[in-house]
Amino acid sequence: MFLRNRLVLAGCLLVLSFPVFAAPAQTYGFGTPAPAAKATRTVEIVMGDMSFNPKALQIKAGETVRFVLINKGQLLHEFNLGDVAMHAQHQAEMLKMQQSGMLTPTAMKTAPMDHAAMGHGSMAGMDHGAMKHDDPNSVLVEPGKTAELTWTFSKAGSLEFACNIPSHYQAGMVGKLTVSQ
Ligand SMILES: [Cu+2]
Repeated sequence: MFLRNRLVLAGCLLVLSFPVFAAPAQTYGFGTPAPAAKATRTVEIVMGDMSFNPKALQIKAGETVRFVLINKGQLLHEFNLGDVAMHAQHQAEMLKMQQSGMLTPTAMKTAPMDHAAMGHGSMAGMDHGAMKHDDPNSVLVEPGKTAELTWTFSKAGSLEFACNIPSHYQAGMVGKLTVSQ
């Protein structure tokens, strides 16, 4: 309750703070997003239609890596950092986006702002929030485009970088990301 009150106060002061309500900060056990300027290493990954090159990466715990994602394919692709379970969960979310018409083979459409689901004045916003592709551990790259994602890996572990667009992971768009001590 105390936190909620503080957020409401912040909302009054900042006016533009609506996203605070819509998207509570998400935390990840394996690290945190970081600004590109903090990167200690840059890794280029070429995305093709159903491939990543390179297919495996070795990273040391504590490194901040700037990933540069170059989509040379004809389709929209995703670069998502996580473990196997996280990718499975995100694949289910992306399937819903595809079924709703938000996700096309070449683009992710943003939900129209005047959609009834926005629920003006409502702080619930759960349905709308769930149908928005804005996770900090993920970036979508349209065909022919380049995008970036910078991440600080906090501890050793076995992760994967993956494209969770329906059927892409299963078709081979997944790579091993080993974080060593
Ligand atoms: Cu893909």
